[in-house]
Amino acid sequence: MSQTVARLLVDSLEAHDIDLIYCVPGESYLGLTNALVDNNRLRLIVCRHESGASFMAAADGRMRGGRAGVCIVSRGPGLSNGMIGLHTAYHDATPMVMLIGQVERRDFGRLALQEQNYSRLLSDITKLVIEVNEPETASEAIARAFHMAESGTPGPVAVILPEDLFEEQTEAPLDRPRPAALAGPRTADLEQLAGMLERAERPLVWVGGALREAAVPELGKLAERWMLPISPTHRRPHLFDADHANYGGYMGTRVPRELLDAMKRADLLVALGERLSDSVSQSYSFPTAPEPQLPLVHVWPDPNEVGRVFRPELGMACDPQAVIQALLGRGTPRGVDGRRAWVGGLNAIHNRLLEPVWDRTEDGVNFSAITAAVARHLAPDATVTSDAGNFSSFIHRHLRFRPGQMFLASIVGAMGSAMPMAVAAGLRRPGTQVIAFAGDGGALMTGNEIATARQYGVNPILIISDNAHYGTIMMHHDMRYPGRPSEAATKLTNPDFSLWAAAFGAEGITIREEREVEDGIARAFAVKDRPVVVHVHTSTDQISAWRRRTG
Ligand SMILES: Cc1ncc(C[n+]2csc(CCOP(=O)(O)OP(=O)(O)O)c2C)c(N)n1
Repeated sequence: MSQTVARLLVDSLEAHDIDLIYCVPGESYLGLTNALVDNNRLRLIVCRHESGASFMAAADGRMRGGRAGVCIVSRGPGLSNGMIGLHTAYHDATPMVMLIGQVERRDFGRLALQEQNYSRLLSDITKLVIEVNEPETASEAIARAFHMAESGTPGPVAVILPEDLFEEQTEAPLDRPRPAALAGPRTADLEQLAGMLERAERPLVWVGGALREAAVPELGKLAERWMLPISPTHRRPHLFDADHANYGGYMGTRVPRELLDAMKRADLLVALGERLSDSVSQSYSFPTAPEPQLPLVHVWPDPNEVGRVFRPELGMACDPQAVIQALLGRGTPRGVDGRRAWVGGLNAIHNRLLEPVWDRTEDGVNFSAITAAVARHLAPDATVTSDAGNFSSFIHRHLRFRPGQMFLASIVGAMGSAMPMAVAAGLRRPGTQVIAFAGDGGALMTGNEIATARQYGVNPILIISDNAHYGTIMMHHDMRYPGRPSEAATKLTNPDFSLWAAAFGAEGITIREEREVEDGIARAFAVKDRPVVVHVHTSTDQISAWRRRTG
């Protein structure tokens, strides 16, 4: 049967279970938009900026349990705006497929309007760039893109579609999705791991983003039966129940000294679905790279990643959930009760660090008061999204994530992720609470996607910590160049974010003092029929949850 390439592409997307596609339209893919008009199962979400669309696709890739999120952007300027989402997905190992328009084939290489060579441009922020130049390979390209995005170390794949391709006729059949090829643990490796875990007196288990949320209940059982402390890593705090007695502390970026010192007494580290990024490894100091200072077991679903930076004692290139299941299948291990005190000690530090206490600040609200108030309103199925910035340290200081809740943010620290990710969460998890946190810097990078939220009936609460600065950078400047204020590089004059919210048809709430926090946050959670923006005038002195500028 002959049909247009555009229709075949749409059918191929549908065959891969795609239901939401984030986009900013462009003349370079009009043929595809035209084919999507006839399809009411693929929902196009039209965004205000390609960075928003790409962050939404990245967030969707984290919420679909290992399946890729999808966005479409126009060539040149469109893709340039959207690169931040590709970069985020690449570093965060998030499956994502981005379709990108391209100039007509006969114009390749002429520097035609908005032309870019994507294979060159995207070579270091995608797993693969697939240029589709023949109608017959269009469907195969989609199947390959999803397979590559979702297999091994997940990541973003770009599919390049020239403008003149869409209307061409093809008789090529639809290329069906390839089955996931997941490796299980090898028997000999499991034996070795079990032995190491039985012998260890002070083991640590860090869990990261290659472990799916579905594995969390089994992880709890493993922690109890094997008497293991479990630490979720940077930006994945929801991967273990913060109230569980085996919670070993959150292994975020810049771990508080007390917890880090305690963890450094460990005699075994098992990184379960955690890549051991710069942030998690505390700038490659724990574990030290390339030679870890303690025996390391690295479990990650891709042999190229295991051993790429660190030399593990044991490397396992397999699905981390399969390791948990295999260990559970071995019955009760011997002699592990002796480390109850070790686990209890880490858990006590974890609970101490999360105590809802803070000092009063004179120059604005201590943001601790905000995150502590939010913690009291969080529903069991809430999604919290975060931008990059120091305000996020307060999230991890006061929110105790429970199973069923979700946290979405960029591990690589891309500002602007919070609002788009909140839109994606509202669409993928309809009817649930969505709370986005951003600084005054990040809020205006992609905050306009609140218009997208309005358009599609998504009602997140965006909480903006306004300390009138790019605060993180001010802190780093203070630390590196004491006595040399960084105002010229970091000061911000901000709008009234409540009025800004109102212009979008959102509810605006302003909090200037700590005594207004309780009521302001309660009012925000009471609104159900539109987005809410809470504008918090935050202390600049309390520059992070753990640090004051005035010492
Ligand atoms: C897209 C992007 N641009 C720049 C940076 C560098 N950067 C990291 S944190 C930060 C400041 C964040 O300021 P704000 O959003 O106001 O939050 P705060 O740190 O004040 O809490 C900057 C500029 C980044 N991480 N991402």
